[in-house]
Amino acid sequence: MRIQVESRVKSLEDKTKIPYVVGSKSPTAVAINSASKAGEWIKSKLGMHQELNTKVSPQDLVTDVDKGAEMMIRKLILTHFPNHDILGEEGVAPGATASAAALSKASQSEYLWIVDPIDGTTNFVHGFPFFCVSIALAYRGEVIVGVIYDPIKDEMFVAEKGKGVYIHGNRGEVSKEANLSDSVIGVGFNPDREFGLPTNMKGINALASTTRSLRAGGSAALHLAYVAIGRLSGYYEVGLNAWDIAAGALMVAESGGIVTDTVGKPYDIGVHHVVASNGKIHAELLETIKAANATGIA
Ligand code: 2AM
Ligand code: CA
Repeated sequence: MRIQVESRVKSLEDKTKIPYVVGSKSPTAVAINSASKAGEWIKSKLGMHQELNTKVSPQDLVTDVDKGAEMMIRKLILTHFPNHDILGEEGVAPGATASAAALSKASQSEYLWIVDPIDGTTNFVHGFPFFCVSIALAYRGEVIVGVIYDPIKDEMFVAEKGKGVYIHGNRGEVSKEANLSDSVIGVGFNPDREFGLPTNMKGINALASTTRSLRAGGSAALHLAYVAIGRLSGYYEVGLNAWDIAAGALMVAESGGIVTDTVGKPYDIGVHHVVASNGKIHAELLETIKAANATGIA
C-alpha cells in the first residue's frame, strides 16, 4: 500500500513540479497513518468517552475523545512536517466567526493540514456507527491530499490531486444517475437552530419529493466520500466548516464529480454551504435548492 501511494506521489511531483515531498515520508502516507491510528483509538473509546460538552448549541457536541484524537493527529503530522500549519476543529473556538477568522489566518499558509478528528461526533456519542477521521492537506490554499477513515467499517478513502480516489487500492468512481428522480442524496440536520437547520430543512423538503430518497447519516465527510465512490448520487448541506468538507471535496472532484457552493461557485476551502454530485445531476440539484430558497446565500 505504501509503495503504491509513494509512487503515485512521485509521478505527481514530476508532473506539477511542486516540492511535494517535504520530509522523508510523503504527506499522503502521513495522512493515512494518522487517520488510521486516530481511528483505531476512537473506535476503542466507543461508549467510553469521559466528558461530553456542547459548543454553539445544545446539539453541537464535543468529547474528550475528539480532543485526544486531534492531539494525536497533530503530533503525528508535526513529527514529519514541523513547519506545516494545522487547522483542526478542536483547536478553533466554537462559532462561525471564530472559524472564519481561523480559516482566513490559515489561508496564508503554504502547507496547511485541515483536520476533523471525529466527523460525526453526535453519532460517536450515541453509538451510531457512522463517523470518521478526515484529514486534508492544502498547498497554497488548494487541497492536494484528502484522507477519510471510517474505523467501524475499516474503510480508508484516499485522494491525491490529479491521481483519483482510492478505497483500499481500488479506484473510486461517481454514480451514473442522470436525473434527480433516480438519485439518492445525502443531507444533514445542522445543529445551528437559527440559520443552518431551517435552511437545510427547506432544501430537504424540496429534495424529499424530487429524488428517489434522502439519507442523513450525520457525517459530512463520509457523505462526500460516498458520493466519490458512487454510494450516493449527491450531497447537500448548508452551515459546514472547512474541516468537514476539505478531504471529501477533493475525493468527489478526483472521481469525476462536481463540488460547488450552493449557488454553483467552484469549491474552495472557504465554502460552508456545499453541493456535491456525480456531475450529471448537479444543475438539477442546484436549481431545486435555489427554487426552495435553501442556498443559505443572500
Ligand atoms: P462534526 O461531527 O465534526 O461536528 C452533520 O450534519 C454534519 O455537520 C457533521 O459533519 C458535523 O460535523 C457537522 N457539524 C456539526 N456541528 C457543526 C457546527 N456547529 N458547524 C458546522 N458543522 C457542524
Ligand atoms: Ca468534528
